[in-house]
Amino acid sequence: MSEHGKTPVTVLGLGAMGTALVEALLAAGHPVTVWNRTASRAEGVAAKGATVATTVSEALAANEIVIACLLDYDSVHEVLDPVAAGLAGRQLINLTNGTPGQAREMGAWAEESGAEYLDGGIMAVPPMIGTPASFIFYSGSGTVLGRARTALDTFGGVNYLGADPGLAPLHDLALLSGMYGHFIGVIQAYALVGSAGVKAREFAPLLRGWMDAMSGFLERAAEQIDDGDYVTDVVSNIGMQAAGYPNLAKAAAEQGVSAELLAPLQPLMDKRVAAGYGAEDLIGVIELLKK
Ligand code: FVH
Repeated sequence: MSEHGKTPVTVLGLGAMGTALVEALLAAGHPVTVWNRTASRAEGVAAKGATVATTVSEALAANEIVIACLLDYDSVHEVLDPVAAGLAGRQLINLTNGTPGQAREMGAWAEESGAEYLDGGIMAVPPMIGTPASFIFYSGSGTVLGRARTALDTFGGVNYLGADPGLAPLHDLALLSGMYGHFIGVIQAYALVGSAGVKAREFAPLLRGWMDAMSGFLERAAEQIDDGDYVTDVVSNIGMQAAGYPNLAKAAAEQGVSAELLAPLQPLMDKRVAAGYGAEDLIGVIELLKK
């Protein structure tokens, strides 16, 4: 912590997200040193008060707290491996998107290099950083979180999940899985009505209302999964759904639209029905995903 109660931070990576993080830190008065592979991308934040390091080693030497926000874990290793000695005594906070396994490997590697490690999964797009809508999953060293807390608070909400560095990316990717499933349905719906000349804008209110209503199943599904009980006393069992689902693909084919985004669910539903669970809920498909 500097004398003014601000936390000096180094940020590696000035892509769209790294730049948003730096701007949030600078706006809150934290001294920031930046490094980016393409030096010209530092000009904007330099004009706002960031100190620009010309080498990664210089950036590591500048501050104990080092945030990495690069494209992927390979690029983090590419940047840090050659200067690993400079990580000794540092607190490395990696906000790069990756898998739980990659985070655990990075955490062990950072510790071997003498650094404490905190992983993070950013649940925001760059313009959301610093707004109430933004939050970040963290896992790994709680000590690092404590030391960097005033700086990290500038990005948005803090959701700490525990000492295992893999937990932040696990939760991040689980939410992204939900998001992409949502996108798949939305893209398919627009493509289908679009094939009949219905404008997406015209259809949007109907789709919004339907998606909002359907999201109400989330908590009920969670109860079923936690209880391992997919027996349903409601009207939409998987036997009925497996029989009706082919119509989505048939209608798409009739309309000249690909149904490839929807295809993977059908064989899973059929398997579940064939295994004797036709009277149960669709959510029981989760049992087939467990390997
Ligand atoms: N932008 C978003 O909406 C999402 C929101 C959620 C979190 N993600 C993740 O954040 C990481 C960074 O994303 P980004 O948006 O900043 O990505 P880019 O604008 O593409 O910038 C990439 C930066 O990484 C540098 N870089 C790439 N490869 C290397 C390398 N081999 N060595 C050194 N640096 C590298 C790149 O440098 P340059 O191209 O400017 O020289 C940028 O600084 C990411 O994990 C998202 O999944 C963002």
